[in-house]
Amino acid sequence: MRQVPLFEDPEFDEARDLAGLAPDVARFVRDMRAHGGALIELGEGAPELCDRAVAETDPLLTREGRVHDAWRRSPAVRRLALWPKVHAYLRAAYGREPFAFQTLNFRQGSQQHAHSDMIHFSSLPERFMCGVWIALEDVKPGSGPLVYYEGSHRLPVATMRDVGFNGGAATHTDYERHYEPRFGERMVASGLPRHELLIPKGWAFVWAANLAHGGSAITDAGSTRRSLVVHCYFEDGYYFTPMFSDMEAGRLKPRLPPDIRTGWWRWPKREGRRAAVPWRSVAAALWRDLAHRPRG
Ligand SMILES: O=C(O)CCC(=O)C(=O)O
Repeated sequence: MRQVPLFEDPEFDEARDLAGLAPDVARFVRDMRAHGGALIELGEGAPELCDRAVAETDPLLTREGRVHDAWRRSPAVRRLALWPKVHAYLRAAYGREPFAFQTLNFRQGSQQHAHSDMIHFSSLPERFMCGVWIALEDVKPGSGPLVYYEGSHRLPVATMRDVGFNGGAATHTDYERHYEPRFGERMVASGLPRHELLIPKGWAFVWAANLAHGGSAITDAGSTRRSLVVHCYFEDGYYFTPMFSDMEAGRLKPRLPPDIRTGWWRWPKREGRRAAVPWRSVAAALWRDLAHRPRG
């Protein structure tokens, strides 16, 4: 089983590793390697499904205009999260079987600070994680498009200690106080190209685990930017939350991510064996997956 995603492998050999792949899949793997992110046109049936996802999630949105894990209540969101073409591309680029574990719907731009998902969700082996950002409507300038820094997946991974937090498990306030400003400074200092993602409804953008991304400022007040983010892990990894871990001391906070296909957790593994997970986390995941069975 691969220990490094194919497109991030230092031994990557285009002629050897992309031989036999369909041209669009090979293009996707090449873009992931070069830029840390790549586009996919979801294809037939997707724009209509995006409309259904909007209709099904509108009543669920919070006052802030977002909903977490709507896949449990919206069959359209669940179908988008499991879109076969996306999973086929991910399988080719990573060399392991992907599974979707979380969704986030937004009505308008999130204006989130730039970050790498490797502070929120990580895995062992490293980097077997990605985000799939799906436009549920055409993204217009001024609506706070997703922003990403091309090539930033190759920068060193930033831990909480790297950004000046030296205690044990951090809180969200520590993240805001330390991570967000330091990470923003790193991006400016990197000089890497910053892109705003203006894509049509039914297209997706995949970001690598360490690609810096966030939400740009909304300059057209009242505009919508309906979107769905699907976070994916890959089979047989050890899944954990770096922000709540002490990475340098080797104390990792494990996760039991649900597999959106089945609605039940995937147990984290280390060297092929089930890893230890605190019973409180197991009880919480059991309750989560029993009490919120997916609909449709
Ligand atoms: O959609 C956005 O504006 C940002 C989403 C994001 O940063 C994330 O889900 O990690």
